[in-house]
Amino acid sequence: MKLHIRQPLFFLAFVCLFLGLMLSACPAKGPAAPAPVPAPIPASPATPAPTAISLEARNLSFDRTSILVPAGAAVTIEFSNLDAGVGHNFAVYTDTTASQSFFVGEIIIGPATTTYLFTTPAEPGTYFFRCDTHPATMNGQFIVQ
Ligand SMILES: [Cu+2]
Repeated sequence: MKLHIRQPLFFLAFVCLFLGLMLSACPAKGPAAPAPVPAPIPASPATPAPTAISLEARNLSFDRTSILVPAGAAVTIEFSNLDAGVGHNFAVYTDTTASQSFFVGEIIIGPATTTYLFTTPAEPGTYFFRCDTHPATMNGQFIVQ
């Protein structure tokens, strides 16, 4: 009985030892594979972080009447609507007629916040921003320079 148990164990130990020796004694054929080199992180093109502008809507008015931004730049409007149950948004038009929109943000019902991301006009000038639900009272100059 003892032999029957020991022999398989001995055989197994031998096989393990043999395989171990084979693996350690035999170097891989050919030149050793080079260690994987992590891909270089590409130098990030000069992408500046978007210009962040905070804008608040409270008591049916914006907290600012003019917004100054660089031309052709990514901007974020961090918009807070503090009017409970009232929908406001932020939209940019080419002029006060608001006939041609440049960016129209989604209307959010307060109290809520959202971030609008867009690229400002490439052409410097004085544009017009407003809240589309209260255009007569919530508006201002969107100055691109
Ligand atoms: Cu509004």
